[in-house]
Amino acid sequence: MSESGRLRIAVQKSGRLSDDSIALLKAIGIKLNIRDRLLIAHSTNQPIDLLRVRDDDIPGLVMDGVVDIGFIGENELEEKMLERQAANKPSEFEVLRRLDYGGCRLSIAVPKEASYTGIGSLEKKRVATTYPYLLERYFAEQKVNAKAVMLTGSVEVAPRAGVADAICDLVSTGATLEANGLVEKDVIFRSKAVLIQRADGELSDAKSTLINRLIPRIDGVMQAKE
Ligand code: PRT
Ligand code: ZN
Repeated sequence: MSESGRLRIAVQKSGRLSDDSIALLKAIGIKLNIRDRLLIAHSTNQPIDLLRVRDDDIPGLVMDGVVDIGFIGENELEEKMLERQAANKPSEFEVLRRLDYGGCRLSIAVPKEASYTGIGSLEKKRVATTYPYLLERYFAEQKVNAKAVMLTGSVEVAPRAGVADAICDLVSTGATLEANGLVEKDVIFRSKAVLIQRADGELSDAKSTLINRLIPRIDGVMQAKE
C-alpha cells in the first residue's frame, strides 16, 4: 500500500500528541491541508500523505509497513511491541528521533490510605492498567507475583470501584492521581514522543532520501526551541 511514491506518515488524529506532531511537520516546511473528518491529508508541496489515526494503531501500522514513519509515545510503542512479540507478529522498527514533547511517566499508584512499603506490597494484589505488558514485565523483573487488570479507560477510579488494589497509569502533573485520592509510588517507564520508521531496508531510495532531508530539519526545529 505504501508502495505508491508518496511517503506515508501516521499521526494521532486527535489527542495529546496531535498538535505538536502537526506543528513539527509544518515547522519543517511540509504544507498540509487537513480536513477534520478525513483519515488522509495530502501535502500540497511534498510527496507526503498523512494518515490520521488513533495512537494505539500507529505502532502496528509502522511495524506492518502500512505507513513509512509515525509519531508515537514511547509508552504506547513499547507496549505494542511487547504485545506483538507475544503474538509472533512483526515488531521491528527504527527510532529516527526522540522528540521534545509528550513527556510523561508510567507509574504505580495506590490509595493514600493503603500501606505501601515497596513493590513487594503488591504481592497477590490486582493492579488496573492500560499497559498490561509493560506492567507484567516490571512485575517479572521485580519478582512480584501481582496481577495486571486491563482497563482501557477510567483506570484511576478502579481502586475506589473495588476493581483493583492499585493502578499503573500515565502521569504528567499528578493532578489526576491527587483528585482520585491516589499517591504515586514507583515510576516503571519514562516516555516522550518519538518518530519511528518501518524496518530498515524496506523503503524505496526516493523515500529514504526524503526522510534524510526531513530529519536535519527536525533537529533544527528542536535546537531552536532549546
Ligand atoms: O484517541 P486516542 O487513542 O488516539 O488517544 P488516547 O486517549 O489513547 O491518548 P492521549 O491523547 O490521551 O495520549 C497520547 C499520548 O500522550 C500518550 O500515549 C502519552 O505518550 C502522552 N501523554 C503525555 C499522556 C499524558 N502526558 C497524560 N498525562 N497521555 C495521557 N495522559 C493522561 C493520563 O492517562 C491520566 O489520565 O492524563 C492523565 C494524567 O495527567 P496529570 O497531568 O493529571 O498527571
Ligand atoms: Zn490511544
